Amino acid sequence: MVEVGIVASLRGTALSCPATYAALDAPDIAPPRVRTPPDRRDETPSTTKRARRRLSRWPKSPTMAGRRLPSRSEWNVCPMNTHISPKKLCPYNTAGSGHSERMSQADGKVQDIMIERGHVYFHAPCFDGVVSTVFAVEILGWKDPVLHPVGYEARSTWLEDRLEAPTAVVDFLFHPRAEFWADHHGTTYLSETAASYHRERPRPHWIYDATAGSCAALLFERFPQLEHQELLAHWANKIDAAQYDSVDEAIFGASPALVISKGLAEGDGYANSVEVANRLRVRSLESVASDHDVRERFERVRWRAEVTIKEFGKRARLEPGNIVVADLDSDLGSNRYAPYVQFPDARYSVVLFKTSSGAKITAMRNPWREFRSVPLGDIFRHFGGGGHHRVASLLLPHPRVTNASVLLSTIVEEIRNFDQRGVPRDA
Ligand SMILES: [Mn+2]
Repeated sequence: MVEVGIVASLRGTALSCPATYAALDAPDIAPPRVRTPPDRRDETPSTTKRARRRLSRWPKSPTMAGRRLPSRSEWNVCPMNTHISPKKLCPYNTAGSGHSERMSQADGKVQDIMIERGHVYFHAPCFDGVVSTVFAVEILGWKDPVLHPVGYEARSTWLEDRLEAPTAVVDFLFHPRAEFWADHHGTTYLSETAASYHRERPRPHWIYDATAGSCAALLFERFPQLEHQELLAHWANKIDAAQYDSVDEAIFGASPALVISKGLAEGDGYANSVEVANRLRVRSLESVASDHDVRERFERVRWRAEVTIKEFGKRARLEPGNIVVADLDSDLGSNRYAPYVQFPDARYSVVLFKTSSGAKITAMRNPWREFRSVPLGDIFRHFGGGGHHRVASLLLPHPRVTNASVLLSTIVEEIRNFDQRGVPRDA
């Protein structure tokens, strides 16, 4: 059956979101931006002292900000989890006009309230975050949702942050006060307390699978009502898990989903993400991809990719150990796939390029070859950088730029050593 094949292809190793890749490639790390759309900025509750005090009791108190968490028995009758229970028991999907949710008030009385508007916190700028938002809104039946783009700079205050209720969090860090949460990142729990909180109080609407290629695929598999969204799920997964068929598709691909996703971080990535999510709720991928602003952002990214590739042609060389090394003179950033246009069989690429605040070295293992990668993130951490197993980077502020090319050779040597002997040089 076609469906089975698609579901199977939607699974895969959870790589990091391409937004993280984009940040590694970008000339500079974007400054933190407001976490809510501009029109709601004034309404954003800051974490007041009282709220902080109240939240500091977490997780001992079962009451959070006056709100009792639904017990497991109240939730596990929901068809969103079991697929078989009667629809009328679903707190999000009761019959009638609109939707109701069983909420506990401070006085302990449970009452049904009509829900048209909920708050979705989603990872941005990230195509998987956008598609997961579209899916969550559809699952929850929210007619007029408020979308809150969030990035990892929110990490330091996330667990204390008062999210607006009712809350859905998708493709992002676990939050104990979210009624609905779905994620696939291995780093989703900000603390051991948060992880054990989830373990000890699992809820049907907390959906987590670190082996899923994308959050969108996870939701697609879990909720049969998303069956008609197969195309969106397929692309979100392909992009988030970086499962491109070829280097050509990765760099020059211009399918509607790629047109949208590649331009997402251009300019105000948060505003773009909210805009695109709202459009994708009511329009097709193809239609949104042909919007003027979406097209324009994509063209800018494509132009930069072309410049980078030309630059690579002049400056990249294949070094022993099958490692592409490039010392770029461009301040247009880099493109992580560019080395493999010229050297499709290389094992790794290590690239040095300028940024506004200095320089950056990024490394990646060839995603189109089958082999066991050296732990690039660990190697880079040793030099003051970081990253994931298969992709890593190191930021060099101005004082360190002077010895950037020395550092470049040292890192290349380290990767070569590790790759050939399976051990670091000094281990
Ligand atoms: Mn994701």
